[in-house]
Amino acid sequence: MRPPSGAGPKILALTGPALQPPTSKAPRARPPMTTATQLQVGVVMGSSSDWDTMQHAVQILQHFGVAHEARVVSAHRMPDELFAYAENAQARGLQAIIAGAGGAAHLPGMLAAKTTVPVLGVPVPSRHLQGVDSLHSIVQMPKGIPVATFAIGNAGAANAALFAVAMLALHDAQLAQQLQDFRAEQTRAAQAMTLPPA
Ligand code: RP5
Repeated sequence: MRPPSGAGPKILALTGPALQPPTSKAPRARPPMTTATQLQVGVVMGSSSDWDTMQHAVQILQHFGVAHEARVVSAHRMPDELFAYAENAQARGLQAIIAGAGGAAHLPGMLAAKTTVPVLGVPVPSRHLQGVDSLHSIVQMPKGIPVATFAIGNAGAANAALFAVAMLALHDAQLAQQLQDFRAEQTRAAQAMTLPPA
């Protein structure tokens, strides 16, 4: 199965082993939007092995009904496709690109080098350095070409998507209300927390 995807002209084919769709049971606040002009956020990753982490970004976008696509675009194995994705991002209507990668993790930075669409980088946990290498690779962009960098792993992927939602909500009152509701639910959950006896 392919990952959830906003429709629209696909300039790249999904590659590698099939990505599994998220299993979130969270109700959709709005139906997913699917036309080409409505595509809002791109989620890209360096390998299908990043999906366990990056699906947490897709789950958030699904929850908020943000039109999105998810693809493998490997920086070092698909450099031409990487450049094409970045160069076409603005024309395709993308307002943010969430890019996850592990190890040397040059994917977010190279995307940012080729587009002014905001790139939100997610350090994916790596086999040998647990994602600290990914984090340093993404966060230490030289001055002039920014990549907004999030936490290593699942929390970073989810927060990158929430950040993209917040950006879109600046110009979308309904989405802004959904985000307020999402925050309020977290507050209620924390307030309901109890502790076991010492
Ligand atoms: C990076 O190398 C990917 O982002 C992934 O995190 C890592 C390992 O890739 P695979 O060898 O699992 O394809 O490019």
